[in-house]
Amino acid sequence: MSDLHGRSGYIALVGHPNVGKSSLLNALLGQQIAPVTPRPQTTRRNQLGILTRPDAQLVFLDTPGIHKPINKLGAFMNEAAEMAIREADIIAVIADISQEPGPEDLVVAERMTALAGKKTKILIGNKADLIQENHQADRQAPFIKIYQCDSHIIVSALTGSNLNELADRLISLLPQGEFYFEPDQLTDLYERDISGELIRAACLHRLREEVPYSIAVRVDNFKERANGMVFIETTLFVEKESQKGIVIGRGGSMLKTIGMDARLSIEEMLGVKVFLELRVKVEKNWRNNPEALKRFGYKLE
Ligand SMILES: Nc1nc2c(ncn2[C@@H]2O[C@H](COP(=O)(O)OP(=O)(O)O)[C@@H](O)[C@H]2O)c(=O)[nH]1
Ligand SMILES: [Mg+2]
Repeated sequence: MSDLHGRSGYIALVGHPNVGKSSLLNALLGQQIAPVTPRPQTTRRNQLGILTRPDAQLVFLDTPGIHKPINKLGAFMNEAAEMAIREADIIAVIADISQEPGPEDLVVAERMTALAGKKTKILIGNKADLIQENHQADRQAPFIKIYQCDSHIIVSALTGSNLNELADRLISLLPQGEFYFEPDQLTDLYERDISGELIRAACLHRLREEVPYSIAVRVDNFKERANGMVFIETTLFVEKESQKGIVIGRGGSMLKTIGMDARLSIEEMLGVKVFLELRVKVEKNWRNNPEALKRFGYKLE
């Protein structure tokens, strides 16, 4: 809690998978705190991203994409997104305007309207960089209709275009009040948790089909050494013996590649050298096991 005040409040970033919610959060904060990959369902749980200006504090809630769940993990992810909508002051619906709206937009719109009640809704048309400027408004129009938002804006999380305007607009929509967090706090996750998420993102980049989705990352040890180097020990849990073989790869080559990618992104985040150790274990069918889901941190607060 802080004695600073101005406009402040919670903004839920919602939408279907892969529209760029986490990219937008990272771009607004100017730092990668949320994992981004080209694959859907990269984000599994809600994460705060806090943007503090002298006159305002915007607390973003990055959420998993709302989708049709095929297991208990998927159901948890939808519940997390729905909880964010219920808790937020403003609902920001992100749409990928380089794509036509599809049936999944109708699903998200319906859920959102039911949960959001009378809260302010803003439609953020993302990926503007993929469309010629004179066509952008036309591409956004059908989304505005489906989501029935009070306000709308077009941005690109990739190039950063219009993000300052977006922040200004959101601030103007927030209520007056005390800041919720200290001005220098960026997120509610610790570096240890973010490291785990960056390892999972590396798995999503390197592994195909169902395999990376079957992975849960547990950080067993996160220690800073006297020389400033950080030592991280982690276990990757998969659902089947066959997946374990794939993740390890021939002669350990896949695990080595994943470890290298993850180490580089963790080093970039921490700004220090990292020693990363990865181990693989089987936890049968964990995505449908409520007890395992809780143990891996997939639980509503
Ligand atoms: N061209 C373009 N790609 C983007 C933009 N924002 C996100 N992406 C890409 O879209 C994919 C999904 O992004 P992500 O942030 O993980 O989406 P989320 O699932 O909604 O959180 C990634 O490959 C991003 O690099 C954008 O403004 N322009
Ligand atoms: Mg995401």
